[in-house]
Amino acid sequence: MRRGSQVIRLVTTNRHKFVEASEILSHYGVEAEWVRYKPQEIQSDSLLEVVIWKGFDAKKVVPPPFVVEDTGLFIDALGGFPGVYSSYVLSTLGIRGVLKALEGVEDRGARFVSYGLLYLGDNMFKVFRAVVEGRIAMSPRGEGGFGYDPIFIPQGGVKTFGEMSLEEKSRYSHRAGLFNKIGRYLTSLSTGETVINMLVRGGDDGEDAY
Ligand code: ITT
Repeated sequence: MRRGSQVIRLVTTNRHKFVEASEILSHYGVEAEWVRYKPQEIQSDSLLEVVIWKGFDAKKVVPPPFVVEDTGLFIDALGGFPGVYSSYVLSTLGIRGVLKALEGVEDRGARFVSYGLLYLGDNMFKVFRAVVEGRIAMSPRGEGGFGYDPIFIPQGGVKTFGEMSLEEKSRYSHRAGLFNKIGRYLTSLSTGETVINMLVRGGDDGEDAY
């Protein structure tokens, strides 16, 4: 794929999500265009269902190709909470509330899970998934990033996402993982590799599928 040869619309109200995703896509010669639209979100305990319905709603108003994304922070000691309620919890309890719920708790294990739905037009959808394992810090640290970044420490690191530059966060993050998969997939479409895989194996190899 030639640099700048393809434009993908990123449908999100969150500027940080757009900046992180567009930086990753640029490595694949894909230019991202920000569409500030909030697709309707259904009530569901599944991020996958949420992202699929976000995609269906966006399809009514946003021309393809586009990506919608849905992310949740799943904390082991809270039974996976806030998970699909991450947005609501952040705007009500905030990260201080989450830390309070974990007071005295030793098991700090947590993960960010992201789903992205790519719509290419003609009812061609593809869903991608990425996860970053990590733990919840004892107190908020760092001015960078957004959302839960000041309290999330990715596995293998000591800093929170909030203490990292964008490039550093992207070495670990769920979003970088997701958009690397999407970038590779778009490249494979443009080189014909996906079509060849389907012909040789009788199907998509599924590596990038959720
Ligand atoms: P859109 O739905 O418009 O894309 P949003 O901010 O509501 O934007 P999500 O539903 O995917 O996006 O995110 C759920 C919550 O998780 C929300 O409060 C985000 O701030 C937070 N979040 C998502 N990605 C994050 C990240 O990389 N670091 C920290 N917090 C994140």
